[in-house]
Amino acid sequence: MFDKETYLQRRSALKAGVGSGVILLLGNEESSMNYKDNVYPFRQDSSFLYFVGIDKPNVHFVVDIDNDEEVLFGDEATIDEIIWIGRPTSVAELAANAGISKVLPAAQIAHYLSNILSKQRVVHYLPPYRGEHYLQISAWLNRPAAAIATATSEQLIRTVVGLRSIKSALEIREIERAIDVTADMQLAAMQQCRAGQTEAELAGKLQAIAIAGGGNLSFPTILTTHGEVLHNHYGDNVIPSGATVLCDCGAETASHYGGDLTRTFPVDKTFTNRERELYEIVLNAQQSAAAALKPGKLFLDVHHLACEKLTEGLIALGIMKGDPKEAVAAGAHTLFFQCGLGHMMGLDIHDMENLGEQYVGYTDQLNKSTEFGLKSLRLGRALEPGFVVTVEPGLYFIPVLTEMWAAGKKHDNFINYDKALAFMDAGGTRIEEDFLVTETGARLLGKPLAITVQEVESTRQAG
Ligand SMILES: [Mn+2]
Repeated sequence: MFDKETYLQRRSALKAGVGSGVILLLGNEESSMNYKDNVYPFRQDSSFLYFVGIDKPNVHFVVDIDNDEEVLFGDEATIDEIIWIGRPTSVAELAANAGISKVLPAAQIAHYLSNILSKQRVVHYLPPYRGEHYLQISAWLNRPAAAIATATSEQLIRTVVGLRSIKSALEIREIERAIDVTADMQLAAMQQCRAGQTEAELAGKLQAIAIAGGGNLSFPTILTTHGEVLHNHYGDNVIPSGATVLCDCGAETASHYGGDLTRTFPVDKTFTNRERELYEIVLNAQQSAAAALKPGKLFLDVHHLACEKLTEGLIALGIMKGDPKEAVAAGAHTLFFQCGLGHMMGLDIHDMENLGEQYVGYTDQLNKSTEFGLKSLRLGRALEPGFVVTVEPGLYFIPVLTEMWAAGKKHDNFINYDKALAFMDAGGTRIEEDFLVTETGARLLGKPLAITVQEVESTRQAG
């Protein structure tokens, strides 16, 4: 937890932003895997963490803005719980640490909220993403579960997004800690990868580093020699010689801020000529995009810049042809770069994605596109100082997609299909780093990690 002042300030900004009514912030509960007491690792809701800071299950928070009352609902541990899981910090003490003076038993929240509803007052809540929360909101607000999603508070969403988008110095420090642990994971992957290992063996070593760092993974690790499958989670595949490994992984700190880095490296310690050419194209796109980050710049334009750089490289290889800008405007490059350039990052790796990508990454004047490629761009809006964003271009050779487009001669004025089809065993190459938007540009977050061809190869050879 940060100090009490941090939470008091955040909540006073929250109340000012929402204006009036009652705010309901739900904390998460334990979630069972296969029987009740065998639970997934507990992860608190990120907005709850941001405004309340209490990292424990089964507590909820209500703010009555008009009557200036804040209440934490939660129960002290029972004797049975103390026997099995030890004596936790009391709910009253946790509330005091967060600057909340009133604590009521969890069971009283239903009555508290029904009293508010009986006075025809508004209860603001965020979009739920867990079944339990649908049921709780449904019961407490006397509303059918099917109507919960459409009755979320736009005013609350906009206020939370506005506050959480701008990272404070305290938050940046936590994010950099997470990225430093993530860099250690990446270094271990580059140093310890061996042909003949399974992907899971290597991925397990990375998770050990994340846990030793005080937290855990910030998202399930993507570690694969089939990087063309964009979110290909590790498995029992044996890492072969003569391939590249795409490793996209992250740690989160004990305070749950996360890091997210990607490297692509050769299993055989040196890139083949073709692997190196593809890597240099992606690196050029990544560095050009990073250099373009600054306040006021549309991330959509940075995305397009990266797409043009990728296209220029593919033209040089003979896979694409024509004018790079025209090819990108037509969407021809999306055969090789099907996704977005990056996303906001903070307490969530895709920060605040549960609040709605339109609210987080776009504006009333700039709608998220539904076109292939752009529909996966989570961030398009103008950058502001304090934003933390990832920059992660890639090239992905997806046989089924290429064959489909080739059969339809799609964009064949920009794509040399004969040449493209010869790259169907080239897999995927991605390079990702995390940046803080500053007053004048952007700052790379976290400690340095091998990124040039030479640095990656010498890291592999030192392993
Ligand atoms: Mn990412």
